[in-house]
Amino acid sequence: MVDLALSSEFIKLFGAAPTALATSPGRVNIIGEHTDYNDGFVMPCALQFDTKILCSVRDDDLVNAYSVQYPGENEQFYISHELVPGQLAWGNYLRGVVNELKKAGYALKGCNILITSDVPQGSGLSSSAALEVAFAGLLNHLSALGLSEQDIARVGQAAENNFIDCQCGIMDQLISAKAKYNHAMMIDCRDLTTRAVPLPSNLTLMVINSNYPRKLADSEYNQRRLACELAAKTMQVPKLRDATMQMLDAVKDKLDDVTFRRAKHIISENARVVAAADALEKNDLQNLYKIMAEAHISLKCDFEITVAATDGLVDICNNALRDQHSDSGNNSQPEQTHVRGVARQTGGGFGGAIVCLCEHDDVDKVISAVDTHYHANFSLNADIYVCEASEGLHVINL
Ligand code: GAF
Repeated sequence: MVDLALSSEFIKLFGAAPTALATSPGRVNIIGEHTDYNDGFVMPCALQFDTKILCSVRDDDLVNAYSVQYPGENEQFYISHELVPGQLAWGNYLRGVVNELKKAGYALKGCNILITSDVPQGSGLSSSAALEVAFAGLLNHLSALGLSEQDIARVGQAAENNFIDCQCGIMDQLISAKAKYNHAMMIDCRDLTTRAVPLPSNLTLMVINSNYPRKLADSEYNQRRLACELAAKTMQVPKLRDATMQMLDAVKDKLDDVTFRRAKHIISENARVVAAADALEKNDLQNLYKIMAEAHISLKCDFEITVAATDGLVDICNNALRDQHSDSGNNSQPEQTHVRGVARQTGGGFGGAIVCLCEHDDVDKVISAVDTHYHANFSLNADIYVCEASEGLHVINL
């Protein structure tokens, strides 16, 4: 559905009505962090926040682009010219996508575009992948390139790797291209096969943005990737997907402690994703919560991509979701802890957002705990979103 105000803005900018609309969502990852570029497993779902691009085809090969979020800025480049990074950060995602399609030999039509997005930026919820996938999907549509969802995701990832210099994996682009309403998607990042896992109707999906500034995120991210590659090379396997804990233990003397722990996270996280997908499918929520809690500890202690603010948010939510009750009449039994949900860091880390799963009745409890404790302890305000798992890329003629 096209917003009237957005359509009017397009007409004001380009003098004629838009002829097509591409929509592509941001994502939250339920489990499987940094496993994608190790050819491992991930289980994200798409959010209701998305990037929309309105467009009309041009007679020449100019891409003429505006963004509602960056008023006064105009990105322009000719498809046939050599493409180098320009002044506008958002424009470089467009250039990167065109550059990859050109390298692959596709002939592209020029277009007028107007972008708008409500994906929170800089919070690890994949606003950049949403833009790449929406634009690649749009060009695929306008020039009838015949690309599959996987192809579109790969173009977006390559744009980011080659043009933006973030050595990201495929998770964000693939879920943005392929997500299914009300489902998480387990992705095998080696062969890109997917398994849609329905989210139980009694479960609420929340995303809580720490608003901690993600300053060094790209360079730290690329360092994690190098450490994983070093560990794989030392074990003589193509990727950490192919390694086991026994293999890692066998080369412990050849690895520094940091590289060892990076690899330990990836190997254990892959197993957790597989177990979490099964638990979710069986609606075995206690098991799912336990696995997700372990995943956060692994990110905190071994992969070291959390910060005090996101660890703090996770603790606040987990404490709010813990029920303590004694085994009545038997004082020799230890106190039992029943968990009513779980929170953990989501996405690339170094700030950003946490994901929290709980039952509907506990949402208010989590919101009130964050309101009471987060700003008081970290001098930051969190943004809390109650989410629904949404659809992936859509392109329509108007
Ligand atoms: C970022 C990257 F873009 C993904 O490819 C993935 O590695 C994620 O961090 C961590 O799981 O979002």
